[in-house]
Amino acid sequence: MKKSYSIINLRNIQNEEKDLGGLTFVEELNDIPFGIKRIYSIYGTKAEKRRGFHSHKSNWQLLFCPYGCIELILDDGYEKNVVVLDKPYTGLIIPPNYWREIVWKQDNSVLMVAASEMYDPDEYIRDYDEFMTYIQNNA
Ligand code: T46
Repeated sequence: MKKSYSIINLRNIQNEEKDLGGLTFVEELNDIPFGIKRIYSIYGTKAEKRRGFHSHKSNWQLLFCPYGCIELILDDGYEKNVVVLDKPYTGLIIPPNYWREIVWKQDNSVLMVAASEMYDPDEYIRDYDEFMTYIQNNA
């Protein structure tokens, strides 16, 4: 059965009384449905810049935006949906086989990603026609 993306509230502890801000955390398998092999961040990106334009064959990911505002355009080959990450405690879980376009809505927004797999360029599909063929043959 096809897995869908999901939006989750990361566990979040606020300490407003002492004006110390918040703390979010994630535990593999407890909060997200995969183990974490890799973490990376994307930073220093200007507003309206776009990244992504690929899908993954096997990699699951948790994305969140600890600072700023980032839009994800997710395409499963049948429909497109837009998810906005604008709170440090909003997480987006993306299973394999989603074409994604990532739009920076605010200068220097930070994207944090926890991934289920080590980096493997062969696990990416970076051509949209190839993605559509892959979806039709593997759905
Ligand atoms: C994704 C979005 C959200 C590595 O060498 N190791 C790594 O772990 C990663 C993630 C990237 N790279 C290299 C590959 C490229 O030469 O870093 C360069 C930039 O990667 P890319 O063009 O894939 O960056 P984005 O922002 O388009 O995509 C990245 C992730 O690759 C991708 O998995 O979902 O962030």
